[in-house]
Amino acid sequence: LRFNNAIVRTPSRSVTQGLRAVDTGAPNYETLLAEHAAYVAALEQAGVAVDVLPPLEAYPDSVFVEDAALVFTNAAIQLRPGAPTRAGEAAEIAPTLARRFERVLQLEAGTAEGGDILTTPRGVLIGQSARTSAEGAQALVALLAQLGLKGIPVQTPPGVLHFKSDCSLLDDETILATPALAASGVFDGFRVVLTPDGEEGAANAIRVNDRVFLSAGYPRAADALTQLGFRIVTLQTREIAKIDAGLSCMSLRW
Ligand code: CIR
Repeated sequence: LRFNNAIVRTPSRSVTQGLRAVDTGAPNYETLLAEHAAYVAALEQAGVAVDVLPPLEAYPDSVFVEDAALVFTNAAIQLRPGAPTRAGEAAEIAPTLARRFERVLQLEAGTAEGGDILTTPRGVLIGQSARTSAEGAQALVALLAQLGLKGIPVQTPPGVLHFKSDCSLLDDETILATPALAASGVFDGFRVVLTPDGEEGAANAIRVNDRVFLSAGYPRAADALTQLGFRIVTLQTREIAKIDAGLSCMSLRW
């Protein structure tokens, strides 16, 4: 929850062809760039030093750096994105990981995307999904063990792109989650704050130092979190939402 550093990647023009489960129209490139710039500024305002990588036209979804790697304070794991058009993003982020981390491990079996991985003080939850295979989750558990961390394979709900589409860590013991995900029991032992009815999209929030970044357009979720004492920063995600993305996926933080 204390982050000094982040890696982001400027959206390429090809981002308008990013993957999406349901096509509600292509995102507008200029507006999406503005959303990204506001996100970077918000990270910086929260005290994070942001390393901005150049756009990759060959990879429309490469702005979502979270999916290609998993980072900790002294180590990183290069992942294997499960979407075929995204597999090459792992090799693209590798030189940056080598530059920034003392130790870099590589996932060598199955597939796993960072959007399915929630690091908590109780362990690293790995949601198996259409993007993260059982084999990938198992291989990741072994790599995490090398780092002294406990990996816990769980299930991303059917029809949900990534585990973290439906949840986020608000503090050491509190999770923000959709009722559907919370009902699966994966957060037993945590305090769980549920997203209000119709505001499930708020679940993909991120805690950054003393504040919580929340997507704009979820006023009841924002009120509820404010009542609980969280300092909320709302960020526009209308364009990136058109390609199934939210706030966590646009950075690697440590
Ligand atoms: C994809 O389908 O891979 C992208 N269009 C969206 C990825 C969002 N990533 C994330 O939430 N971690």
